[in-house]
Amino acid sequence: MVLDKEVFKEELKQRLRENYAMELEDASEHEIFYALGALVKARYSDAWRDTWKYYVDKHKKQVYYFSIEFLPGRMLKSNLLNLGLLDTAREALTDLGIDLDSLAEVEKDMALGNGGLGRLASCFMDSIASCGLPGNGNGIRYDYGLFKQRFVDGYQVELPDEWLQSGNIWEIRRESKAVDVRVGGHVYLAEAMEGKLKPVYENERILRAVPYDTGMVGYENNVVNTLRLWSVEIPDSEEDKYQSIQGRRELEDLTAVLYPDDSNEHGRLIRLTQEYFFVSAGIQSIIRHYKKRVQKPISNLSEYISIHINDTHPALCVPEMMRILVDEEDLSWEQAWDITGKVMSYTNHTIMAEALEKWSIDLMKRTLPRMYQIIEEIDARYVQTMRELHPHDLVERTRIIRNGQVHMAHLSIIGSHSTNGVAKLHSDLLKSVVLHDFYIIYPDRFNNKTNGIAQRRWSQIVNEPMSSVLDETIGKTWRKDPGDLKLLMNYQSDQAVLDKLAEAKKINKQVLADYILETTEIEVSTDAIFDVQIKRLHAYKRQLLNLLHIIKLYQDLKENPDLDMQKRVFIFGAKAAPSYHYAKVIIKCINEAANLINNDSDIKDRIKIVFLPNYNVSLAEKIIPAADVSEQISLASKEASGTSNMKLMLNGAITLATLDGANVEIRDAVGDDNIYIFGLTEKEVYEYYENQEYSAQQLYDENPIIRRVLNAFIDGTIPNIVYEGREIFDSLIKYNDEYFLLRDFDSYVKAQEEIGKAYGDQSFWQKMSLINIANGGRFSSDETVRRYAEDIWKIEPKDSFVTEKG
Ligand code: Z15
Repeated sequence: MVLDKEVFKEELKQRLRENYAMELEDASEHEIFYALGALVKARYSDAWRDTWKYYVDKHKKQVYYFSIEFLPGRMLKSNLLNLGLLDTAREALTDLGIDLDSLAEVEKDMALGNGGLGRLASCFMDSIASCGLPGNGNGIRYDYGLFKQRFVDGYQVELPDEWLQSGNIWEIRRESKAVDVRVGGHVYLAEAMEGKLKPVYENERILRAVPYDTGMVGYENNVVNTLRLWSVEIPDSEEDKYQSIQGRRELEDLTAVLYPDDSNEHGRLIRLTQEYFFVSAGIQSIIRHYKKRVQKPISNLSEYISIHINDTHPALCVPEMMRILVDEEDLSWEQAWDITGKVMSYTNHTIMAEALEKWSIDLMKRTLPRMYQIIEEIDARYVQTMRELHPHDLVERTRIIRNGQVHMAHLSIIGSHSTNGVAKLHSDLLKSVVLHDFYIIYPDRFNNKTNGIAQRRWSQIVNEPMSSVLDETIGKTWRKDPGDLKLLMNYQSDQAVLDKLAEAKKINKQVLADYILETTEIEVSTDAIFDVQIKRLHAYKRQLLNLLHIIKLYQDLKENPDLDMQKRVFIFGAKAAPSYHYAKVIIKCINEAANLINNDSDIKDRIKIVFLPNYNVSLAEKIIPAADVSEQISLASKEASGTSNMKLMLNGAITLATLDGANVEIRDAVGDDNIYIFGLTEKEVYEYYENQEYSAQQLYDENPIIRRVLNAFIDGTIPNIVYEGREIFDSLIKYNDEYFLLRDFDSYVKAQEEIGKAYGDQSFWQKMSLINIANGGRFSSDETVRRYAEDIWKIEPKDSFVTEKG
């Protein structure tokens, strides 16, 4: 989109006058931000309408990506970039004495998700639009996003995230598209016309679902798709039922808050209602659109609509689609079942047992009586069909309703035509272990789709210094086609290029160092290795292993102050679920260790620990460009994929990893010499589970270094952790170290030593870094969504985009 700088300036001033009756000179940053946002939105509103019209007129099949989390972060710069306006806007604002980057900080981070799962959904939204694919998001508009994190005395404190307080410039409320959702009460079947059985509802509550739409702007292709988020309201017809304030509250609370659990489930009533609320609203609006605009027979639905179930939270898509087809569209069960299976597809994101959703029959019956009836029927028919084909045990293990619970993963697999994992290793484990029973029954449904990242955001937008070096070195085509980053491989021995990349990294480290000083008052040297672990706090991700190594280094230095060692800054960013006690204990211990080490005059600046509070998308954007080392140290088999691993490599960090999730594919991409791999393999982990020979006590008894490190938690070495230190110690020794930290400790220490040595040889390090950047293109979510589009959703890109690409 071409827009002259002068026109841009005039438009901005005009908007300020119209919206705020103000001249630029008198406007606050907030006001300027909102005027700019309105300007940007106006720039894509025609394309938004045209995109929608094009899909309808050309009878394009569309995918709807159902996800209980979306984590877009800030959208100003990414919208500007995708509209081709980033440079114009920057220059125009500079002329007006305004810095775009500080203006962008005014935008609240849209944090309607916890971590990887929600961020992946948003990377997909960007890529689906950028690839010109007809696809939309469907989710919940939480009034409060993920809590804000502070540390008080080293403990995590949670504060509400009032992200909507000063309005959301990007969304459009579409009251005319509201739908009703029924929950609670009783349902029975009664004879209706032609002897058919129809459900009759009694004492149910009706919720009004109001959609808020946000444009998902494609990269320089005039495509704008829709992210539709639903908010609950009380319908006029029900007003008299909600006389009491408490009754109102309860209802309005439904879309108030995001559950702050990541890879962990809490089977609470309001969560189940949330799940049904956005599923029912979404499917109703899809069907309404289909009947009104697509105007094809309902039996052809699967030729025009694809619905993706992102993890099991939207699994009710299956019974809700059945309800609409059978109860409302009068299809036979068989016909409805055939359509539903063709429309639905499902992604599994974890093998952690505690994350697999199950709901008690009792709760499901009380909350969603019609859903339960339909699930019962699906289950009964499944058992009937499969009994003839498979052994009794296998059928029993895979049925949906088992031991008084509804298994949402089973429902998702049985009710869809595709189940995929999110990295090669993860998908293989699904087939061979976790979902092996289903793999026997439905071998053709299983496939892999390795995760990816929105590379424009995670390179161009967040790392301008590096991007300029890339432009100068390999030209600009990588900005559109990240595969072209490969061209950088031609410069791996070109010291001038290596120096320029190192210079860019240094600039980014200085920016982060300034931020660290400002927020934590900790001074860090940019000569040090910036060693980064940023992800949710979870036992399986093993932030504690990282801490054990830091304490070892500290003790080494205390023993031998002359020790030859690279300076290091260990940077953490992590939120713990408020109810996850052990994770909070680890946060406290890291913070107290930081206090001890950062203030020990013997250590000076040789080790620093920086735990930055409130890790979120915007903070990730500051940390990632400045990272030297990327910590991906989960116990092999536990991390389904990981996505920060991809972002960090793309920004030239060297990965220090176990062979888990997508780390395996990163190693394949960069080669063994450009990554540091340590620890048990997934096979060895499973062997331990089988032979039950793991003894943490033995490792403690036999390994003096491990002993010295663990004792620091209980002998007062680390101050102020009397209870927490004991808990950590017991988790490792008394409860036998569930995630094998002590088993992997030695090889982790060795890998860290190697890293120290490698960093000492700067051109060696720079070359590794370059090779990581050069091979980062492989993990573009553009490529990932194209694979989903071709293999699973069967949707095609917009024609103009195809011709453009040749
Ligand atoms: C979540 O963020 C992930 C899995 C889950 O089951 C839930 Cl509930 C939340 C993460 C995985 O832990 C991570 O490995 C993966 O990269 C990410 O989903 C996206 O697939």
